[in-house]
Amino acid sequence: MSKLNSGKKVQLSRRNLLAVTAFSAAAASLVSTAARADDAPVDASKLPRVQQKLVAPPFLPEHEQLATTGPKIIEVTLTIEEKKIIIDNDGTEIWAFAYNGTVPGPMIVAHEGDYVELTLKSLASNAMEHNIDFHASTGALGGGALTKVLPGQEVVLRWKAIKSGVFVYHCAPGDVMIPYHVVHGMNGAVMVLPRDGLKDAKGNALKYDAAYFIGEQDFYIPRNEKGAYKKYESAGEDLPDSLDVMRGLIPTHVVFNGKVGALTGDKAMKAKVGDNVLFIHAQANRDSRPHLIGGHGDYVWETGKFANPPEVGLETWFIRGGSAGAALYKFRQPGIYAYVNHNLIEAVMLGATAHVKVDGQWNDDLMMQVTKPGPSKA
Ligand SMILES: [Cu+2]
Repeated sequence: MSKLNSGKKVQLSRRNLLAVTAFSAAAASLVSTAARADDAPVDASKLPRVQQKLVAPPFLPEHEQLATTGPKIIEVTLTIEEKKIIIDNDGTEIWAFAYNGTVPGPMIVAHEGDYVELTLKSLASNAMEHNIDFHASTGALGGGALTKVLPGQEVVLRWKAIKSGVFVYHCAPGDVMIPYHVVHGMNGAVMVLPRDGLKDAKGNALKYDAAYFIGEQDFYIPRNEKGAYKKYESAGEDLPDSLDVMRGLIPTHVVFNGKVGALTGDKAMKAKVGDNVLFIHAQANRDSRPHLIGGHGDYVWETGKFANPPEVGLETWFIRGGSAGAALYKFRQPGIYAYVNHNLIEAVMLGATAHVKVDGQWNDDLMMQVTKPGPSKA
């Protein structure tokens, strides 16, 4: 019995055990030639271990784009904190449920064939049960049943990254608590890179000079009788009011990285002309449609899965709720670019706008103002 399952021992009768053993032997002989290397069991105790220091979005932890070693175990820690955050410039509050204190939670980066070993801790000051469901993992509930933690507890989950791509993770403690926790910020993303890096449709290597993680979050903040957003004294107190707003399916806020303006102005993402920038966009609950105003998606893994060839030269791409996608763009002009959800009501009125500040030399060949605005000649 593995350490991960030790809390829930499966009772097998001797007859069942023999049947299982016989079936396993037969199955093993059938698949022995067809089994993919990345599905083959590995003695995890022999693998090297590395600790990945997770960082707050939009940044990614330090990582290699091409794996220079064999598979390893990547140790990460997520600490769950129920905390009050401000989500717009009017001081609107929500008691968020946050992995490592941020909305979204941090990006975890691995390579296909690596193992992610997560220590999930819940602060003793929390009030609720939480867990984590990794869309990148393989196994019932994405680890959700194996990671339930009460305040003051911690649990360790290990999963093998056998699918490459960008994937959402989120809390899923059961029933209405699943959407309630997700729309209180309890989600993040994992990037599983192919061991030999990203490729275009012809198999040519694609590299990025910078990568940013944009986690889009829909919030459903209850209002009082006067129409003002309500404030609450503690986490969970908004549950009945929140569920009422959530049932209407109309968010009050759609923001990037937890707050209106979290990635604009002096908090803009940065790049230089000539940089290839990878934008990873996750939405754990609701559809989105990223668009880079004045630029494109040179290579877009719209469904976020690197085994599929990227589309090229896209205008706007679609992120299905419950998924992450990735777009690679080489900046060819300097300036302030808006990166938006191109439902423009959501971008401008609900908050889903970010900025990319790009330094470099303007190229008149690509765009120029031929004459300045002046009186019409006709
Ligand atoms: Cu939770």
